[in-house]
Amino acid sequence: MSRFDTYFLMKPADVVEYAREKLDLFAPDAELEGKEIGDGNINYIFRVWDKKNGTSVIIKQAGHTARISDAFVLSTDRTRIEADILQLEHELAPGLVPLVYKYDDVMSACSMEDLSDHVIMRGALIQHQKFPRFADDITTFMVNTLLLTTDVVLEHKKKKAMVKNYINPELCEISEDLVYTEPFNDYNGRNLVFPPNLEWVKKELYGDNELLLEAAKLKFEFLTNTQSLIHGDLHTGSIFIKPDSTKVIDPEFAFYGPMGYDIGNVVANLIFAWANADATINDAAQKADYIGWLEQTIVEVVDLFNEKFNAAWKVNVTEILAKVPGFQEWYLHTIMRDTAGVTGMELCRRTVGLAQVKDITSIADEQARLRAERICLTAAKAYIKNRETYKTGADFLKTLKDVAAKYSQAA
Ligand code: SR1
Ligand code: MG
Repeated sequence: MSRFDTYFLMKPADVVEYAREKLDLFAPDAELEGKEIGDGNINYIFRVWDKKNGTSVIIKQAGHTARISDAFVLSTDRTRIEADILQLEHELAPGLVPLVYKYDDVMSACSMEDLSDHVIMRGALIQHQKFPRFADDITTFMVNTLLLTTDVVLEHKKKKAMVKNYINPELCEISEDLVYTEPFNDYNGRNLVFPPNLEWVKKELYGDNELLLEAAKLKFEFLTNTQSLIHGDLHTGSIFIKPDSTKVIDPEFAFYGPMGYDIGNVVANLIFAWANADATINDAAQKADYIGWLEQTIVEVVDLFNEKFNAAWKVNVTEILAKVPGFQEWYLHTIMRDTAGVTGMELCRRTVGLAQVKDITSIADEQARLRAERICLTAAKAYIKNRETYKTGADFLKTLKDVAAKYSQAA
């Protein structure tokens, strides 16, 4: 009998005992310490380490509700999905996710590699750090995990079994509400609009019926397009990074959906970093240098994705009709279209919705934040409404730069 034979939500002291009893990682005389290190919205994340030799582990546990609010009642099955997907992603994109040591169905806990030598990318970008490998690593991750789980590559019955295995209704519902519905009408009264921007948001988002129609179309793309096994929350807070290594974490929102959802999340969150740098770096040379790196990264993420996607297509496609001339170009066009649409949705929801980003909320100067928000939201509207026209990294960057040029330094 063990007290971990029945589920309960652990505290740091419980996690230490759990690690000693359930994992093969530590010596019997290990001097273990544990701490909750997560500040995420959904789960509880603990680090346990041996003071004697530094051996360490991360243990992530799911509660019956989201960490930020009991209003989100969630199945603990999300930890099974996360553990499973991390292992699959390790096969598809080796070296780009943490190693899973153990998944515990009873405690809804996943024990995995400690990445404490990495930092969360969002925080590092806000401190204006550069990561030269990022575009290359994240596009390898996306092409491998996205293309290789589609119907163009997998035998169709196998793919359908995967759709079934990774059905994730509650986490999807969060995205359906927070990403696709609330930013455009404050339907649930949960939006957190920066007060000086409220009238502008009412007119430009809630009052724009053309935008609402396009948001509705995109919502139905998200609901119904079981294209590929997506990460489902691929923002810069889901990436651990250091200059020579990138690790994608937190795939608890994963399910079969449109692959543009992942790519668009990456692009939008780089745009948030851009908006933060634009608003907060005072020194002109430093600003030009850092913004230049972010712009190059935005362009490379889109262009390298296209390039690697085309190369991987040649090697991996098995579906006979996918080889019909013109199909590959059409398929990639739909991915870029969805990427642009999601870039816009993510920019809107993180600016006015319930789950915001520090890139914007940490901008202390009111006028600078107002300007940053309006750049993000105005660009978002263009990405959503004109999404059929985006093909290259330069296309994505041009919108951002054109919109920014329209706003003077004072909003
Ligand atoms: C209630 S969860 C809010 C957000 O946190 C997660 O990271 C997802 O992005 C979700 O939308
Ligand atoms: Mg997360």
